Amino acid sequence: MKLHGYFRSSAAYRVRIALNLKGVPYEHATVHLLKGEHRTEAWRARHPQGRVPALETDEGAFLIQSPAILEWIEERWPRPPLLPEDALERARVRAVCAIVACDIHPLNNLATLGWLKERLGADQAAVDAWYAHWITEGFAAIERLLAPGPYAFGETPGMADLHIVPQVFNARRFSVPLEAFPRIRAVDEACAAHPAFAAAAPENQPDAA
Ligand SMILES: N[C@@H](CCC(=O)N[C@@H](CS)C(=O)NCC(=O)O)C(=O)O
Repeated sequence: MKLHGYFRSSAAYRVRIALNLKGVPYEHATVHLLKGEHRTEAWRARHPQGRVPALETDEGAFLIQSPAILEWIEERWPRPPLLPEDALERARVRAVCAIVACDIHPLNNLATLGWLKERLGADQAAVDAWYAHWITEGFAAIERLLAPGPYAFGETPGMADLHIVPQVFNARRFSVPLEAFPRIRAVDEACAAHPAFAAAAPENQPDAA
């Protein structure tokens, strides 16, 4: 199996953590975002949105969109589960995942920030303020939704954790203050000590700059 991604892509980071938690081996293939490799015709022929990640399965399927990839991983390798058994609990976990994947991340990815600068004339200070605003707003909600730890929803790591950790990485990278989010920071700290998360960290990827 081959994961097409980029070391700093938070959507690819989510998938790396999930595969590691499941103990599923995979090969890493770089699509270099800063070199624009995701915008080439060759890549778009495989991923029509021109984004990462994509997961190429051993059967030859080519999966895109991290939420779909994560659901497929969960269904293909049900153990250990990344979602709770109880349907209501699953909905609560998925709500936190959606805050990250649907409400924070799309507003802060490379294409969106580029549009702000190039089409709307925003300067770097304005872009940084935009970036921090959406993380802070989303994290404020997540902070109130987390269950007792050490992980986001209890004693084992799962879908919520693998969404939160890459988003915290992004926040730190752009110096977004996290003092107001002690529970999120505690989840991040617990995950950092877990080998599946450590192995997935951007700095431990073969294409890390
Ligand atoms: N919803 C998509 C988002 C994919 C996405 O936007 N990935 C970013 C990297 S984290 C990307 O490829 N950005 C390229 C760009 O914005 O031009 C997913 O979860 O897979």
